[in-house]
Amino acid sequence: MFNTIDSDASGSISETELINGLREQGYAVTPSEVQQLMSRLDLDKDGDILFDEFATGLLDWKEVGLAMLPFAHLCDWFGNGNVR
Ligand SMILES: [Ca+2]
Ligand SMILES: [Ca+2]
Repeated sequence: MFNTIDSDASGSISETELINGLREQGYAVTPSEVQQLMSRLDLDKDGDILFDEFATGLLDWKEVGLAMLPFAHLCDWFGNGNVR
């Protein structure tokens, strides 16, 4: 999965690559959601996610995915113009 997201094979994942990678995985993420993910995965805050950082974050990946589900529903609701 790391190699899939690291589209330029630089050995690290930039914010842009993360956005594109998540969208290819079917996550309709907003920039602010990606920034939350970056801050969570980019442990040394240098703006790129190295493989070690990704592997560490991957342990929480399922939790992150579940945490993002409410955001997805909110986006759908607001997109439909329905506030529940
Ligand atoms: Ca890269
Ligand atoms: Ca980093």
